[in-house]
Amino acid sequence: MEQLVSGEAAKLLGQARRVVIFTGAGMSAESGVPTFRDALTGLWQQFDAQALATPEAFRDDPALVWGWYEWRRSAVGQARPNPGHLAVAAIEARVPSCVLVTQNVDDLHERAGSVAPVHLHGSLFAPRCSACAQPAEVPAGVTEEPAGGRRITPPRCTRCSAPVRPGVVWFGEALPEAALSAAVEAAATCDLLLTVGTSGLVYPAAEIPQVAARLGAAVIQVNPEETPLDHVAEVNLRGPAARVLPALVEAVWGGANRG
Ligand code: BJW
Ligand code: ZN
Repeated sequence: MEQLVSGEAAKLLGQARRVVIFTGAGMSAESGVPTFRDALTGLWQQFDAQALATPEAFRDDPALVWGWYEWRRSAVGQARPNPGHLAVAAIEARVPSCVLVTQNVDDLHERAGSVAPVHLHGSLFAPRCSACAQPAEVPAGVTEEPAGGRRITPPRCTRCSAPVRPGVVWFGEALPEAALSAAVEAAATCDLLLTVGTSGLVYPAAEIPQVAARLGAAVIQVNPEETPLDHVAEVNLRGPAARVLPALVEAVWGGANRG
């Protein structure tokens, strides 16, 4: 049988008392949610995600950007947590202390049973006013956007009439202070950090595994590709999260990941 996890990884997780699980877009790849660095499709295929995920792009063309986020919210609503998300929830339930820190703006960890993920980059489900920050409603239930996407004029704030914006953190914006300090504190005091499906290119989030390693924690990385975090990790498990994480749970706790 193909070796997905090493004995060293299983030993580190089995012995750890304080664990941080740090996830990125690769975590949701096998749920069918494109990663941030995948090429855009449909209406947005000639755009670069890094240029669209900015306050400037929203200011210049709010309907283009709001349409992109509505399309992604619809896609996430139709996606389901994959076995990797379920394995993360299983780890949380089994180690004495576990903090889940995610860069993802989807809600697949919550839907897999993770209790209170720390969202460093916000959420697709928490739009707010672009001027006064008043939270705005999102339609309940799963929405359906056309496959190729469409431009959508953002709704107006009910308090001040400014356009509503996605509740995510764009390039050049500060991360939510409480989330960032909770993540740094957890990384600084854990004995194992498991980094899953992130390119490790976007800061300050990419510092989280580095903080853990610097302060003496072991770092295990799960990613099919090489990343700048390879040298930070004591163990690199090269494979998709949806296969590696269930195999890791199985290696540590036997049948605990089933059912
Ligand atoms: C699989 C898989 C499978 C595939 N299984 N794995 C220091 C140095 C240089 C630059 C900076 C710096 N500090 C700050 C900056 C600037 C900037 C930055 O980092 N730029 C870099 C690009 C160079 N950072 C910022 O601007 C941040 N803000 C800031 O610093 O503010 C300062 C400030 C302070 C005070 C006041 C005001 C300002 C904000 C960063 C916000 C990032 N937001 C985004 C968009 C969110 C909304 C949206 O989704 O549209 O967050 S960008 C995007 O990248 C998104 C992600 O959360 C984030 C990380 O991406 P992630 O998750 O790693 O995904 P990918 O796609 O990059 O990688 C996927 C990985 O999965 C790959 O490795 C695959 O191999 C792997 N994979 N299939 C497991 N099946
Ligand atoms: Zn407002």
